[in-house]
Amino acid sequence: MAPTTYAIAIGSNRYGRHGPPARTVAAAVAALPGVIAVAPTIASAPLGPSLRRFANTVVLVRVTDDPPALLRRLKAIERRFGRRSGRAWGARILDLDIVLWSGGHWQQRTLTVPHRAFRERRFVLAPLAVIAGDWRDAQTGRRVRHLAHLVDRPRARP
Ligand code: A4P
Ligand code: MG
Repeated sequence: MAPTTYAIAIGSNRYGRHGPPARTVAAAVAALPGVIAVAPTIASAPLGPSLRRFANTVVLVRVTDDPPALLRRLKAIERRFGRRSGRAWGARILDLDIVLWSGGHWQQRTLTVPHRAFRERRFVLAPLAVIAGDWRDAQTGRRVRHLAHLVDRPRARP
């Protein structure tokens, strides 16, 4: 496949072999293929049942993988970092999610792109807006910058 660009969200809220979450995130950036842009890493309050704070960032990668091939690579990196599959939304050493793809939509049972929840997640949109504010969400047609603005002002939403 010709190279395409993906936005990948990175999250960690547990100590792993690389150290605390922010170090894990930095090591994950270094482990990813084809990285062309890296957003600042932020600390964020946990969404869901986990109590520990997260380190989050977003990167852009340019690769020849189609979405399922890239997801397989991301899962392999998660495993290498010591993630065990367990309770969804639980504390995790490393979570890698495909947020956006320059190819637009991808839909199958185990993979939905754009990511189904990223429009509600400040910890994804704030870093993403720094490196890809003009990127249009294939679902809503809105630019990332606009989505980031909306998530900061939830009451202004229609
Ligand atoms: N899957 C479907 N679409 C995608 C996609 N676009 N990218 C499937 C990646 N995976 C996708 O994910 C479960 C399955 O979703 C995958 O096997 C894949 O087939 P997972 O990573 O194995 O499990 P998970 O992470 O526990 O579930 P999920 O739904 O990815 O959790 P979330 O929604 O990512 O939530 N709070 C803060 N502050 N920061 C965070 O980073 N993260 C979560 C995890 C909760 N709270 C958080 C954060
Ligand atoms: Mg995930």
